[in-house]
Amino acid sequence: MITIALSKGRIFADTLPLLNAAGITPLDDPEKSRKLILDTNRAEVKLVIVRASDVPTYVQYGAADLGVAGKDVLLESDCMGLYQPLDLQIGTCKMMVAVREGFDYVAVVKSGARLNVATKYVHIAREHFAKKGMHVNLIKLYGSMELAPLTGLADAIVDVVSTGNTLKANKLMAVEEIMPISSRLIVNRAALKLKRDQIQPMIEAFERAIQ
Ligand code: PRT
Ligand code: MG
Repeated sequence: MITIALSKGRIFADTLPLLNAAGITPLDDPEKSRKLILDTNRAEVKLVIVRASDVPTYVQYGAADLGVAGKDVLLESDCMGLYQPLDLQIGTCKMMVAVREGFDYVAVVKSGARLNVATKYVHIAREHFAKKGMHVNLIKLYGSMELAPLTGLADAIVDVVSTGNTLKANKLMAVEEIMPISSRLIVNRAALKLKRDQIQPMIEAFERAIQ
């Protein structure tokens, strides 16, 4: 049995063509079904549907053999020693610093004033501002970061941006790119050893499908 952990939404949608290339077709649509374990056309391959941020945990503990997770999620997770053989080049976006339109970020950085930064990505944010030698108060949020500068909760946010439409709709602007983000294939190391005959061909099929 091979179990693959995926999250609903963009990761599932973008992973489908890669699964198909490896000869795997889910028999249910997670957007419509309430099932959390999906059968596929291959009796020995199952998909488990979990929260995006829970994917590394399932793979680390071996509850799933493989998974697909954003680099943002992997950098924030405490999971150690996950094998990451492939950048799947899906779910691409950028980790950005954003502020209210008209907020003079450059001047604040220059002045050395302490900045209040709201984010779900505290590890990434802490490392970014430390590298710049900036003093920040990090405020942990679990969603809708865009609201923080509008309500006065924070001066800036650190969030992923793809089209930029959400920032624009909320009169925010990106002022700094922290890093490009894409989703990675992650593999449980013990599973790779024990089930190499099944897992290695899947990795190779994904790799061919990316190119
Ligand atoms: O939703 P949930 O809390 O369960 O988890 P999640 O938000 O982490 O999951 P999901 O499925 O929304 O995202 C999964 C992965 O997709 C993330 O870990 C990223 O690696 C990647 N990804 C790519 C994105 C985006 N693009 C993206 N645009 N994740 C989130 N967004 C958000 C963005 O923060 C903004 O608020 O989508 C909103 C719209 O973005 P714009 O710029 O297109 O307007
Ligand atoms: Mg989301």
